Amino acid sequence: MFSCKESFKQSFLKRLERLCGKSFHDSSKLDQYQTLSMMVREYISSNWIGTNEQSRSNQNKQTYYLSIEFLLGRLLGQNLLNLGVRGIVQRGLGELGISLDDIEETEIDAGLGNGGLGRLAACFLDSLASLDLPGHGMGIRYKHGFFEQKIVDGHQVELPEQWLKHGYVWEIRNADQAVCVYFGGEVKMAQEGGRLRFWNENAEVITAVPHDIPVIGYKTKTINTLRLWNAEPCSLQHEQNILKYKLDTEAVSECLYPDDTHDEGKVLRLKQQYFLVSASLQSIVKSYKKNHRSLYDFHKKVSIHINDTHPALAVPELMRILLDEEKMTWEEAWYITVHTISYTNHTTLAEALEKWRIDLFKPLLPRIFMIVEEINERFCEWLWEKYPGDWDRIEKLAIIAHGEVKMAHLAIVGSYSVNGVANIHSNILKEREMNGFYTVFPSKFNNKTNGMSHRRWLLKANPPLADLITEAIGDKWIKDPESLLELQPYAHDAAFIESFQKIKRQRKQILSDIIKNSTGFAVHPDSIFDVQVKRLHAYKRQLLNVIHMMYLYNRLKDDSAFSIYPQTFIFGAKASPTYHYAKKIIKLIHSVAHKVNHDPEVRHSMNVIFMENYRVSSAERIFPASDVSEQISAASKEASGTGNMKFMINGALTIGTHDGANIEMLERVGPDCIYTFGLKADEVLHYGEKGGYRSREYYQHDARIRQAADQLISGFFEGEADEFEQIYDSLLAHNDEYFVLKDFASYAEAQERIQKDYRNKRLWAEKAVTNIAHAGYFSSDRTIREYADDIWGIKPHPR
Ligand code: 26Q
Repeated sequence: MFSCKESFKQSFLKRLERLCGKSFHDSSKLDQYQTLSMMVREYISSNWIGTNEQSRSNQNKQTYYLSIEFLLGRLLGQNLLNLGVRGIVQRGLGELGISLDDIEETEIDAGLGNGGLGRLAACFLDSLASLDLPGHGMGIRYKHGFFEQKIVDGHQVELPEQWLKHGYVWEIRNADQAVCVYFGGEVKMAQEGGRLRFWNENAEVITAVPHDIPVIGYKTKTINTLRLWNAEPCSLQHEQNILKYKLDTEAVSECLYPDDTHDEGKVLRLKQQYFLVSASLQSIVKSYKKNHRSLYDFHKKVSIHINDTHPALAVPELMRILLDEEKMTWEEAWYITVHTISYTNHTTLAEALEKWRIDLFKPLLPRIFMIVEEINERFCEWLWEKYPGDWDRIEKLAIIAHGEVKMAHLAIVGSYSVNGVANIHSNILKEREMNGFYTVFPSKFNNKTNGMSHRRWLLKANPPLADLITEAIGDKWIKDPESLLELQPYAHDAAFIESFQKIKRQRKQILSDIIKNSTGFAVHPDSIFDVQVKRLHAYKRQLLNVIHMMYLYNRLKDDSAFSIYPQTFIFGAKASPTYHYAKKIIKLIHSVAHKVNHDPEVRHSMNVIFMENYRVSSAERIFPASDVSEQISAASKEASGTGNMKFMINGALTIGTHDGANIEMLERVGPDCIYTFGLKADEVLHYGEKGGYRSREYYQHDARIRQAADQLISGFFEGEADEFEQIYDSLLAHNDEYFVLKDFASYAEAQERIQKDYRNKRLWAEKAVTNIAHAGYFSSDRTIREYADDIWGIKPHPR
């Protein structure tokens, strides 16, 4: 049906009528989107079946990537590209008078994630399939993804997200493969055949129904699976209060939790975690048992990866299955568990390390709690033997302590591999945050620097740039991203540079049109597009950017000799609903935007734009249109960052701190092609531990800081007298936890370098092309190959 334009048109029209019961002329964009997507599903079905059959019959080792989040975004466009049929479809639809771009715009983003961690999982799926690796995702089919952001009078308002409102064409409900997940009740035990048998009575039972989404690799026959679990009632006949049971059950997969480390752990969140883990492990074990008589070699054929600690209950759950259902001894079960599970840490922020209070944990998961207790006791005994008398060490490393279960400790003890997501982050884990564990398990620790799918973030998001690159060096970079290095000589090729500049200008025009349509404000595409898009968090320091904009505004107003190359500051960010400080920063950005954009003396030199509801699909419009990428976290706080890489591959230059993967970007492009500034990680960590920083001194000695800080509380922003007091206090009364004031001068100086360099268009473009040439390393293909080789032990199986 996709072999040529004519047969495509015929199939499309026929299916549209059958599927929608309408003629083409009466059909809506949504009808057309659903028809086309169904055609893709049908087209790949035999390869999907084939991939599954191949793994069954060849008994290849399989990896399952357990993640509480998968931030997929839209699938139609990427799937058409990966299948190599986008051109045919585009031309065929064109002849019918419809635009493929418009149809793709109809798809609602699958936004089942908060940000970096969830999007990383989605990029990993693309790379696994594209590299013919047997790796599958398992997650939760939240009815509502991450909230939709509206801005009302400069304030963030959250609306429930509704991605399923038209149904979801990419999923297949496999009700026949549903499993039961048990909560609460009492654990019973009895002697049986010389061993203790455990079972649960009076538990609440929830059915987990898998919804499978095909993961289509780039120009390969491999189709992997993303399995998302939906929570549904079991059989209703035993329940007293049927309606309540139905609602309680469905609540488990109702909503994605926002990343809110300020919030107390909620029992429903723990329920979600166990729901994901128990359903996934049962299904993995079931499918393994179809081909194997016993589970003694399980770890040789299955690897289970946990994306942060959210699925860390995989450790006790696998133990439960092996002990209680497979009747193994503790030692047998433990050996298999620790050789099956591997774990990635995504943060060193102390407040983000997951802990669950025992009084919450134990009643919800009584048998799992018993197993965690046993793991903890055996681990502590082992420590005692290794370090007799060292109570301090045991207290620090114990899995259960002070009335809480520490999920990171459980994940480290119960796995064979622990990795961080950038070199600096992995080193901080080893030398600081997890040093106690590194001392006892040095060989478990390793680094896997993050990556992004260059096929989504360049090939799909920026087709003209992708075409230009292919014209220059051929198309092998699509399968082999590190061959982008061959672009380096083109940094000095006048024709190439000119084409690059033209494309960047076009993409800035497109984004300007989007901004005009959504905000009513016209920005100039010839200004520097300086962009900070990411979750709103104090450590990411959107505030540093804001204080700098306020300084520029003040200087433009006060100093008639001062001028700048026009610069448009673009923001996109969602704040967690209960993170009040972050919401104030959003309000502040809007207040500054209002001042700047309406001031006739300033608005031709600078503009400030906040893009509402930042998400995967808007990111695809933003990265290609960016000149400057803001990666300005307080050093040591951003584990890796992945947006930094998406900007880089689209030829934006980074202004960034010595943090996360920025450091590895600098190592590749050299100091002339990236604008680094600010404190180093060891300095930040040293101040954090030893003190010695006094933010007030920077306020007193730097008039630029003083003026901007005072404006936060002086009524400078009309009608909002005490709106920004909390921000002012964070900088001065609370001694500026993230060193915004300390790094200000260095940041302003880096911005001045940008101002100077941007005027030399040719040189700027050369630097941009150098960035693109070195971005191949940051493809998730490289990351996934490293995981496959060093951690999972899986091999490509092309069909
Ligand atoms: C925890 C408890 C309760 C509710 C939610 C959460 C929760 C949810 C999501 C905690 C954290 C997250 C997400 C974290 C995250 O995205 N971390 C980012 O991971 C990226 C991929 O490795 C890194 O590039 C970023 O540096 C890191 O911040």
